[in-house]
Amino acid sequence: MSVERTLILVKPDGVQRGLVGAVLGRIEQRGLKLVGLKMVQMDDALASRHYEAHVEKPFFEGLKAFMTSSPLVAAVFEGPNAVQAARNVMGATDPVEAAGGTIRGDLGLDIGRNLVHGSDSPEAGERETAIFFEPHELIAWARDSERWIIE
Ligand code: DAT
Ligand code: MG
Repeated sequence: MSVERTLILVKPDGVQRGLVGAVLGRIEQRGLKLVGLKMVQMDDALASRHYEAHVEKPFFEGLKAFMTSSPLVAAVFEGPNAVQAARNVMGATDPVEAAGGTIRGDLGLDIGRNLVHGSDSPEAGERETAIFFEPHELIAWARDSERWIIE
């Protein structure tokens, strides 16, 4: 059981639709611990850095336009297997394929408006966290409920 960090973004569609609390709440309710949180207006440079693996993809220009169109909310969650746990809560990339009970499966319809980003590996979790947060913005805090969530 490895303690990981994952970067979660409530994308501009989630913010515009008033779903910030719903999206973050599902991840919070899973038991992951919030250690960083901020609102961010993404620009082209930040989009290219965050999505560096997708810069050459045909959908990148549309993705960049969407991600820079309106503010997003960035959060860092920590916990055992945080990356996979959050991705399971998010559901498949295409909301039409995402299972019911997941964020994308319950709240989304279109791959280009899929509400939420979550890191896809522990390494990506560290890399992406460093893009959005300075070290001092990440809070190491003791959660009193910890022993009721993690053995
Ligand atoms: P995920 O966000 O599930 O990690 P990804 O990293 O493969 O998915 O892609 C990043 C985002 O790019 C994704 O959330 C939505 C968009 N995207 C991916 N594939 C796409 C496609 N075929 N058409 C349009 N947008 C796409
Ligand atoms: Mg991804």
